[in-house]
Amino acid sequence: MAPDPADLPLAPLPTQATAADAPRVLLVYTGGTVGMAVNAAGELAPMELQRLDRQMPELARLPLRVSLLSLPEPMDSSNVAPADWLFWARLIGHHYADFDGFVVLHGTDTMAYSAAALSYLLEHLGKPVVFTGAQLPVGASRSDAQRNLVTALEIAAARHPCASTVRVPEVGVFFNDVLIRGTRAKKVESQQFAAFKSENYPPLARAGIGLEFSDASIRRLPAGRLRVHQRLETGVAVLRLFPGITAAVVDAVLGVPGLRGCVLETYGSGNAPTAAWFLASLARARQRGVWLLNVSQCVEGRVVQGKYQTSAALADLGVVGGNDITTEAAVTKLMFVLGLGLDEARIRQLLGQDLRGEITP
Ligand code: ASN
Repeated sequence: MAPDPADLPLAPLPTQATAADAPRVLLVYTGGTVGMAVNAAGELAPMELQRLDRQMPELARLPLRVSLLSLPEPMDSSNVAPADWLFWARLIGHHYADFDGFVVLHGTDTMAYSAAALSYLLEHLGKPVVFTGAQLPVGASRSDAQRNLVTALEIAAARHPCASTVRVPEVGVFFNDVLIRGTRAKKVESQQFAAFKSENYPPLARAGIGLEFSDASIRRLPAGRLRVHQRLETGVAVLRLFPGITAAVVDAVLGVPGLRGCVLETYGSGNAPTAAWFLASLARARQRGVWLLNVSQCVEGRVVQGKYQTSAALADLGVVGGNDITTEAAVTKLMFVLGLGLDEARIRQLLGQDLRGEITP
């Protein structure tokens, strides 16, 4: 069972923040390669983050007040599940008033899913929540942890130089000098440091000698009270099409008991086979109330249902066009929208509409 956020201790890290009004950042350590070490079997495995201030002396030079909150069981992000997202959202909600920004140290493998999930769960977010991690453990001599974490903390504390308002009131992924919107991030590399790509949207900031924010790309919503959502529908699936996919495979996925929604990963601009057996399988799922969200396998471009003959039938069956959404954002959007307990018309409306900057309207 998840602990109560109030029971998890915060450890202040020694920094150079002397001013009483120095920005305060909460650093939440969930796991990932950044804190891993080789175990007895020779595998990289999650560890407690021992004395981060000793491993990263550069933290002491930051003019910020940083508190570290380590989760009791750090994990490889391949083990992250919706219950973790709900807990992290509660955690940020619990500490929201006491910090100017949040950094979540997380494994890279599912970081894009987690950033998208938190984007949906934290409605009316007015402060930065920056996910970061590393491709090499913080203790490794060539680790990218230092570079990623120091700048992520600076972004979480950043304010407009003139207006002194929050610079990035969004969930983002900061990695290898690029800040990406949480609902647009995709892991594209497992061997290089440039592990993430911003799909169908410009980066929100770039770090070079200076930190350059693309203010025009950053979402700025009318102020509202943070709402921490606590329901996600887990009866979802992803069905990726390929030439030769059989009726048995399609029926098996769409026939999963309790299935409420499925991301259909289609070709090109949202195209799929027109074979009668395929369309009949989709129709049966729709009749059982399963929501289908059409997402392209292409990493750039968008779904335009009806552009080709091979996508026209999908629209007729009530498949929702996902526009230029990523699969990561589509899966978590289905979980979020279907968890809201809304009627059919409202679900269709929300699935097709931009909620957290995940699609280009
Ligand atoms: N397997 C690791 C994780 O996602 C990969 C990483 O963090 N670079 O936890």
